Amino acid sequence: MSRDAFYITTAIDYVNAEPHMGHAYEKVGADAMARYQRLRGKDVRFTIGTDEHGQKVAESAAALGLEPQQHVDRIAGRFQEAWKQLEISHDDFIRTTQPRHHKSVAELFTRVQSAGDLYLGDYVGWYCKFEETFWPETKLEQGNCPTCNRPVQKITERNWFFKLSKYTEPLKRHFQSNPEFILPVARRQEMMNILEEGLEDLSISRSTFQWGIPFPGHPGHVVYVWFDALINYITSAGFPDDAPSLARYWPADYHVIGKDIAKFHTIIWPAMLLSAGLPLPAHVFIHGFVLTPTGKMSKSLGNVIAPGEMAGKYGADALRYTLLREIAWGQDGVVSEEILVNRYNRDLANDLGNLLHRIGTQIQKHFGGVVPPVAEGSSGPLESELQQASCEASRAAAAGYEAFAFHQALEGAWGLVRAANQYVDRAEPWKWAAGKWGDGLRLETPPAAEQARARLGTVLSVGS
Ligand code: ME8
Repeated sequence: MSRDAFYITTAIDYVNAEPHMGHAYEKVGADAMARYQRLRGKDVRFTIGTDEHGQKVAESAAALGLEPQQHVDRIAGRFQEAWKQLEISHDDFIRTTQPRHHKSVAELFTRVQSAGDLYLGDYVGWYCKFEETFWPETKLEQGNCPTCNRPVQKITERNWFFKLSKYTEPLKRHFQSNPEFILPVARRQEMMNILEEGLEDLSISRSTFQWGIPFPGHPGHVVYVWFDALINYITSAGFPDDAPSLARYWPADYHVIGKDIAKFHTIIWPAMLLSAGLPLPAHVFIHGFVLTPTGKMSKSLGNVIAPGEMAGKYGADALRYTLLREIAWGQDGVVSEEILVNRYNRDLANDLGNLLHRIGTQIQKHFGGVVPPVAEGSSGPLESELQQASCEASRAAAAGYEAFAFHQALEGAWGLVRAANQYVDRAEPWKWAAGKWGDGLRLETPPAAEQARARLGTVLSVGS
């Protein structure tokens, strides 16, 4: 990949739920990183999208009396609308029902097959429809899915298998020689433990339902939804036909995903890429979960917050700021309307809004709305201090972004907001505007009118 390119992706969301705050959190974080890299001059490709196949989707469509395609078109539209409301700056919105993706899946299968990594076998296992995941009996918790605690179904099927077990050792080596492949590094050990236990081959075709990508060369079977979905990352980069784009953007710099799907991204997806002879992404960044004050978000508890609605009510910036500022990326954290309102009032209105108001109204009043120039020789120690605060803020913000620590990046940036408010307090532009001494000076004779105006111009210019 060329050095000035930067490819970042998020998970593609299931279309069996409406967009929720967890989805929004992930997209806003990746969006912040994409914007930061664009500011750094990188040629950024930022991909998001929807995961549209699988049994659950087919069943939801049937329950609504719709064809699956009609259903997914409708829900994918809701996601697109939500991301518009949140001002997500993606370059591509991929949908797994698109022909470009079907083609990409078929080509990847050809490669995996040529590597000798596919075989037919009998699968007997426990399937969680909700998570679209098979579990061996040993992983069930009181007979239920260990992730969502829902009942599982025993399934016996003649399926195609992917030789995942063959990649246990190559993956261990990859983890060892790339200690930052999984970020935050604290998450790495959990995945390493899975490798230490040894991997089992993965059943990757289904014949009990038909809403999926037809399994190449095997009529009646569709590709397991996860095996199909993961491939979206290379489809978006241009696989298989657009070689220049693929060379430019693949391997991805970051896959940004939630903690519940780490194994798919750090073990299964890399194994698929190794099998297909494609390079592995540089990093998988695993973020934590957004919780509500009453715990996990859930439809049945009625505590799911619709991000589009919140952005409509308070503005996209307020929601984006709260999501990035409130939770340390990589950890779980709580977001609610009350927390958003507090952040809005305290940080955005009192700190930033107040600063803009103080400066803006005076520029409007005294300089016709045009930022005045800094008068020669009228800068002093107050300006130097602000300058220093500005350099520190910029360093802290950059360090925060580089480390996916958005809360720290914003805390750093707010250092400048606070310093600028203090600067205005100390420089007292309202006094200069009244023809009096500002800057804490208390001299008997008033300053010359020209001097006062020059100083006012400088303070308003520096403060803005
Ligand atoms: O897993 N807080 O889709 P999905 C933060 N289609 N993030 C959350 C969250 C929460 N409360 N709830 C979910 C899928 N997420 C698959 C992905 S990728 C090839 C296929 C995150 O709609 C979740 O961890 O269930 C995932 O990263 C993303 O939202 C989409 O979840």
